[in-house]
Amino acid sequence: MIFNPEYECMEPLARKKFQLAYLKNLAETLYEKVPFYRKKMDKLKIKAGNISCLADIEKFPFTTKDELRENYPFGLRACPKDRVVEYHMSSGTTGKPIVNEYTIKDINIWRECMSRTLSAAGCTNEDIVQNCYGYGLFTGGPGVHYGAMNIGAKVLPMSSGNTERQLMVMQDFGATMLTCTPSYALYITEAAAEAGIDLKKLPLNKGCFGAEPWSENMRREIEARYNMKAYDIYGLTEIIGPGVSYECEAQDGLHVNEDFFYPEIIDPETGKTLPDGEKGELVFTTLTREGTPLIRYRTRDITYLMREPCKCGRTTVRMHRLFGRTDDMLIIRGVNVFPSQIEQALIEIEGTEPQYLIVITRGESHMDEVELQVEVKKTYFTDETRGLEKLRSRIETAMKSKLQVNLKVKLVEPKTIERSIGKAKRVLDLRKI
Ligand code: DLL
Repeated sequence: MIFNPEYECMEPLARKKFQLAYLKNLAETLYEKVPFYRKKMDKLKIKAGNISCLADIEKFPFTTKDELRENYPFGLRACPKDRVVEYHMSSGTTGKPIVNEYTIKDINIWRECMSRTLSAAGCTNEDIVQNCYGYGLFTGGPGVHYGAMNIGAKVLPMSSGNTERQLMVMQDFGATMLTCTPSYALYITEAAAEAGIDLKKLPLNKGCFGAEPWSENMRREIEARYNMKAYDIYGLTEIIGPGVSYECEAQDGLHVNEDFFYPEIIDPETGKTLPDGEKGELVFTTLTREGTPLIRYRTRDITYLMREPCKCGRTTVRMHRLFGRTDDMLIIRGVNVFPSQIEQALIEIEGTEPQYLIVITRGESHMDEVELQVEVKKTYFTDETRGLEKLRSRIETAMKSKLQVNLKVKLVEPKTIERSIGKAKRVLDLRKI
């Protein structure tokens, strides 16, 4: 189902006109309202009036995650404070997290994007959507909620976790659509099998899965175990949350909501714009945002753009499902984690050496398991074991509070972790996705 044919199937040239007008407007707003951007533009002698075609966007410098962090919490706001109605936040690296501020207009944009996304997966006002993305500062839960309600579907705002209860509700309410991370979708199937529930017999027939990397293999597994159609959905907190792009029934790339978010692909090394079809780093400009609009934001996600017509009739540019990232960000159970965050937390704990290894696996349960191996000062190993146990639990607690992820800590003797002569290898990712 196409939620908004007027925009989703618009003649590409007509869309370009819109995008250009929005871009000019955005450049003016950023110059007038956000001192951070004004300084940047002045330094490079760029004026909003210099934009005469979409390619002129290349005159603008990129915006990076570090810059967002440096402006925490409200340094990039482009509207009066009293117009902000909602905040979201994503985990940062060692420093501050990243904040996105939304006005009512921004929420409406998000609602529209998520309505298109869920409709493309077949959601209608007859559906009961079991939404197991986290609610809170994470964008997953609220994003799906806004879109599903707008379509007129019934939402079960479950949030993540408590799988027994998820299964009970799924059966008793007759959920027809599931939204969660792909790994949690598979985890639910394991719990269902243990409880003797045959998911294939339930009315669930479709789902939108994203927020973490997944593969065609995982898609096939999910589709088979639930007897449903599984769609990929992409987004990031900095831009709006989920709904930046979405799959249609053709499942041949994700349609970008490009009337709101203008995509570019760049060479991550040189910053040069790459032609369609070439793999590189995805960059987004939020054309119509009011709260925290961004120009040329480097997502660090790797993909390429496709402009050939799609069988579904939508004319928006598509992005290939993600190939990976250009940085070392890990996504563990849907939570973004940087190895440097772990390092920072360890430095603050007396008794540890600055040597560690993060081992990530995805076992039978399909949930990510993380073992953090940490070298401990020699004296701890000559001490009684109670000292070691205390230290282990202190590290686990610190990690949980810093990262919002449970890690299993294994303390090892000094010089156990393999040293490398080049860049230290901190992560052993054994997940077969
Ligand atoms: O994960 C927003 C979201 C919620 C997307 C629910 C889809 C569904 P962040 O926590 O800011 O936002 O993480 C954004 O997650 O830059 C990607 O690296 C990764 N990511 C998101 N969707 C996908 C996907 C949400 N479909 C970061 N496939 C992004 C692979 C994804 N990676």
